[in-house]
Amino acid sequence: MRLLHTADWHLGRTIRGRSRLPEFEAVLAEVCGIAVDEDVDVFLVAGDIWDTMSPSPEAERLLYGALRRLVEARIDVVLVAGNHDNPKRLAAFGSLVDLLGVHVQDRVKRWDEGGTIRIERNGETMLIAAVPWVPEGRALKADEILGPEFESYQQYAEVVDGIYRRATKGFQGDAINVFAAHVFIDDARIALFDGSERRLHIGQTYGVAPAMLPGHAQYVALGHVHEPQEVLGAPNGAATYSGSLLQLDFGERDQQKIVRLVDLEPGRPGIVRAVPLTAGRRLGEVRGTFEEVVEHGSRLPDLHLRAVVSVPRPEPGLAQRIREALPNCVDVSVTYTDHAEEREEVPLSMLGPQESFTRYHEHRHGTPPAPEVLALFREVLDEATRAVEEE
Ligand SMILES: [Mn+2]
Repeated sequence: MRLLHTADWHLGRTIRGRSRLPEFEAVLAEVCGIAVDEDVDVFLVAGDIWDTMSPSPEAERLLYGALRRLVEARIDVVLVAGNHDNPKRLAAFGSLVDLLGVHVQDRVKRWDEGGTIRIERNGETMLIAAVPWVPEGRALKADEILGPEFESYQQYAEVVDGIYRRATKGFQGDAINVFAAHVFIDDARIALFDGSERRLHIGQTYGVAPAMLPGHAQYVALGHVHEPQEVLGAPNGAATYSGSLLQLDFGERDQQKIVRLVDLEPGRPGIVRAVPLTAGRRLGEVRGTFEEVVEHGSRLPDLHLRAVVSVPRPEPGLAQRIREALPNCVDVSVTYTDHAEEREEVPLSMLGPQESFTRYHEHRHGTPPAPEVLALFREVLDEATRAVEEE
């Protein structure tokens, strides 16, 4: 049987307030097209289907449109709840679409009471043990959450390990056994906002160790981390994050988004292949002076851009001018090249309001306020002082 693994759709997500609905529509069309062309049997979304607990009607329509196409092609669909999904909303919708071969795993269920999804095709059986995101508030008691952080992370990992062990009890030797979960796995690569990467560890967040993934699954389909990656050290040898469909924030700007196709038969690790996605706009960053940013940015009209502009000192209206010159710029940040010289520390209590403001401005922006800003400050200060005197 052939499985398509995707995750972290975050349907309805915007970029700095701008809609990405047409991009989601395009990438879902691409992914469903891959599923149909590749004759996929099972289409699995490993959590974070919608971006919010109360998705907009447009975001709902995106999901239903994709499901319609898959159901028409007689592909079984498995939707697993992530931390962004509203389990009750998924359950309500799942109670109906169950009839169409859309299997919704909204919450943790016993393996023999809906925890194991069974899909039969041409005499073969796939058993999917699907475990949604386990919220720390459900896994731990209040006093455990309030204890030392390291201990609560440790306890969370132990609880989830226990859940995973019991979740796979329905696996059978003569079936294709797949494990799906929305979870953070120790040592996963996380993109940082500036485009760099780091590896996150379970001593720093709620997650589990790779060794806690089931060794007797032919494939482990994970969601939660947006960069596609294999999980090293997983006992079954085929465990991956598919990553998101679109570059969702600027830290992801260098990531090639994919879906995974997995060919499965009983008793052996799945054969996994990544299919790169091309739909949706990429994200990019341009840096330099105002002129450099505009010049460079205007050559990248198809990207959602973030501009990092360096100027000597704050310039009112700068961000506005950049947005006017680059309509696809969604994010402007400014760095200052003039830095106030270091000076001796005077306690705040000894400074007057204007001097405090000047110090604050220097601290925050690296330069003293421009004369017009200072004049405005004095005006506001006068007004405030008068108001106090009149009271
Ligand atoms: Mn997530």
